[in-house]
Parts: sequence; structure tokens; C-alpha cells
Amino acid sequence: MEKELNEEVLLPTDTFASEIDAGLSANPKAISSRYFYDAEGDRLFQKIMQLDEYYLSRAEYAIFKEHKELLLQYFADQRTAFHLMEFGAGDGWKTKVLLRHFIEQHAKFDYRPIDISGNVLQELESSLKTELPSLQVQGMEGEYFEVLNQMQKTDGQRKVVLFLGSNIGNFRQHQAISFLSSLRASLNQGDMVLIGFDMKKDPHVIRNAYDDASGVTRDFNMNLLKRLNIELGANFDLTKFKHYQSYDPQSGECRSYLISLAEQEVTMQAIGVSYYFKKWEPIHVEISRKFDFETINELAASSGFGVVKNLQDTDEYFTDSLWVA
Ligand code: AVI
Repeated sequence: MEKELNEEVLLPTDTFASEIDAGLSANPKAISSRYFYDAEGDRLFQKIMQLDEYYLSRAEYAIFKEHKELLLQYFADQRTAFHLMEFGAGDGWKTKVLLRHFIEQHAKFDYRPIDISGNVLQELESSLKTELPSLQVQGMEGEYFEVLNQMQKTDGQRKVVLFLGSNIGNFRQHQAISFLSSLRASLNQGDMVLIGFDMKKDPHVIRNAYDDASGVTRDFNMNLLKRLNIELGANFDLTKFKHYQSYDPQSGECRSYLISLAEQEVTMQAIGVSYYFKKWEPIHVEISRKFDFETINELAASSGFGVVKNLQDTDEYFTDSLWVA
């Protein structure tokens, strides 16, 4: 029998429900940040990226503006044709800086954004058609590694994979190593990856980025509870939770929580279970790790890549690290 699919994340609803159930039954309670991204979560994340406090996107944009030619020289070593792949491209705001430059330089490449959402790909492809009509684009719908593994058989052209925005920071170290090792296993020797890392810096700058004055990040986190109400028939009272964020400068871990403001019980109709919350009990909802070069080198070495070049913005807030398989 076909399993019912949850439209936003294309996960079977029972997997979604059972992961949420496991997270809320655990001690301490936790929910994975990948569940932030329903349509409203996507919209709020777009808003976060435009906030003054959220320096990450601007810093990576500045790196691309400054180093687009150098990146092209590495990607198209000796004018080799290459496939430029991107994991989770979103609206492509930063990537378009590179794409435009590569086209102007008549580089031999095509662009293959990979995303699990067909809608995201369609929107990106249609904006690229208008803005960069001569670009060869082939959106690839599916899980990142499945798509890469299928391609392995198609041709011997070099692949360059972009994994930007410090998305890697949403993994713990062991998860990041396992993700990057799977990425390495899907690539051929000589293929490249460009990974965005948000760096350790003044802790106040980091805290403000995840606790902005206008409350967009708060709404983004609280939307997770709204989503559980809508999709799993939960009865979270949003006035009885608050967003709290902390940063530990030693580990570089920025953590977000939703804190229960009262002793309360929440029921989830989809699975017929109730969860008890103590007053001040937190649900851990996100980790956004901040890096230093030692950790970046360790990640590359443990997952079978060699570091080729680290590129930074002038504030040294962000690093795009270029690795070779
Ligand atoms: C998607 N990810 C890299 C963002 C981050 O910075 O960890 C998600 C985010 N959470 C709160 N603000 C932005």
C-alpha cells in the first residue's frame, strides 16, 4: 500500500510523526531542525537572510563577488568542462554571482541544483531562465546522494558540488563526518566541493544573528509548533512557549530551544499521545555550529578530502573552503 506523504518534506507522515514522538518522549526533549522548513518556514528563513543581524548570507555573497574568478580557475582547471551541482540551492541569490561570471567568461559548464522539492527547483529554474537565459540548467529532484550516485554512471565530466550557507553547521561533528564521507563516496577523484562555514567570532555578533531584534528568528522557531498543530493535530498553545538561544564560545555551538513557560500537557491527535512538560523545560530545536580552521581541516581529513583553498570575507566572519576528492 502507498504510504501517505507529507507534502512539504516528502517524508512519509508516519516517519515524521514517529520522529517527533521519539523527540518529545526523550529526556531531554529534542526535535530536528530539518522540520523547520514547511512553506511558512521557508518564507521566514528567506526573511532571516535579509536581516541586518544575520551576516552569514551577506558574508558569503561578498566572498563570491571577490573571488569568482579564482573559483572559476579552480573549478575549470585547464578549461575542463564541469558540472556545477548545488545541494539545497534555495533562490540561488549567492550562486547567481558565480553563474553570471562563469557565463561571461564562456566557461564550459552546466548548473545542476539538487533539491528534494520540485517546487523550489521550478522557481529557481524559471528565475534563471529570465536572468541568465544562456545558462544550461538541469534541476535534479531527489535526495542529494541518490542524484549524485545516478550521475556517476552518466559521464566522466568533473563535478563541483556547492554546499553553502553553513548548512554543515546544522550537523553535529559525527553527523557532518558521516554526511561528508557519503559525499566523498559519491564523487570521483579530482571532483571538488565548496563548503560554506560560519566562523567563531565575537559571541555577541553570533547571539544577535540568532535572536534578532524584530523577532523573525523567534517566529521561525515557533513555527515548528504551529506546524505540529496543523500537520499532526497537536494542541501546542504558542503563548506558553518562548524561544531561547545560547552560544558556547568554547565548542562553537549556537543552540536554539523552545522553553515551556508552564507545567502543561500537549496532545498530538495523529498518534494519540500526550506529552508532559515541566515549567521551564526546553525542547532543543537547532544547533548552528561555528567553526575554526582546525575543525575544518579535521572534517576534510576525516571524510577523505584535501583542502585546496580557504576564502574569507574581509571581516573573517565566514569561510568558503574548497576541497578536492
Ligand atoms: C540553514 N541554516 C544554515 C541556518 C543557520 O544559520 O543555522 C538556519 C537558521 N536558524 C536560525 N537562523 C537561521
